[in-house]
Amino acid sequence: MKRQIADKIRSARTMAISSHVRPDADSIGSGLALLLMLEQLGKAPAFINTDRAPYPVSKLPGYGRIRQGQIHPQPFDLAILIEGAGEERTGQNHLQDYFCINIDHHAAASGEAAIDWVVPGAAAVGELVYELGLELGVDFSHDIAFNLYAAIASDTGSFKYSNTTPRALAIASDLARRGGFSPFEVSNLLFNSNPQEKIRMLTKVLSTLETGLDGRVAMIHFRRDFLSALSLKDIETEDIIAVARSIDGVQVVLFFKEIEEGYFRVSIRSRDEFSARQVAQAFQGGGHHHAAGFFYRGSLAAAKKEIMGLIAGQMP
Ligand SMILES: [Mn+2]
Repeated sequence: MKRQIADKIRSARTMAISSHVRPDADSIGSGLALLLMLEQLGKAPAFINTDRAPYPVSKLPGYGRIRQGQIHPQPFDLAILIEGAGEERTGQNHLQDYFCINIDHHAAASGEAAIDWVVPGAAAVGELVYELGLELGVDFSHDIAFNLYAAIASDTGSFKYSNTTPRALAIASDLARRGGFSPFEVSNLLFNSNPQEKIRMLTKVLSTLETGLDGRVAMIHFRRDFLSALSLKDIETEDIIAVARSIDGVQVVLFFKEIEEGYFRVSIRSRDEFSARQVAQAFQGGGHHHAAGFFYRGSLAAAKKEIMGLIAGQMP
């Protein structure tokens, strides 16, 4: 599959890269690395995204190169989608007008692109773009390697989550060596550069902690007005969820993020056999086995009751 993609890239000149909406460090880091690789090959790539990335993802090297908006109607020989087959995931219209390649590690992803390279065992898309870079024979510059390392470090929670594999560690090691940076530089950027307001927000979110089903489910929520006190418009919240998931005995975390009155994004994180994706799919969402999400319209109380009912039925 990666050879087929490499051939397609070699024979194309102009290409658009785009990632999913609400982009994270994996999709941005992988997309930026790909952008730099394609330039190195003498191609004319553009990275066009629907949404801006939250801090600190916006600090990745080359982030300023990303344009916000629609790929359509500009002509491109190829559109390379990072974790985003389809209009719904990318927020991009008229994708059917392009030859689309989707690179993803979400098991459920597939279907709409002409080439779907989906590897559910990969810890991050960063791993796949690394392999593609080897196939294309590019030189892993500092910025390419740094972005790919950040993609993998982020999706594995700094090499702590269940998706961390010997392979992910080996690739990360190779990237640090080739890029000539210290892994600590990436950790510092991604995990040790929280603005003070974020920690204040974290105390607010964690103060909403509730547990259910004998301590096996933890629920936290984020109210819109928590953000109004912040100077930052939006912020990475994955690490807040990780705190709730770290509680002994907790198998499922539900994080309710209020988008508007009576409308929430629900993020589900799980451990062991419990499938977060199965819960998300019941509400027309999707994701990975241990990390999934969906949107819910209704009150917070109704959401909790309905979702907890479903989880209770799924718990062994
Ligand atoms: Mn990812």
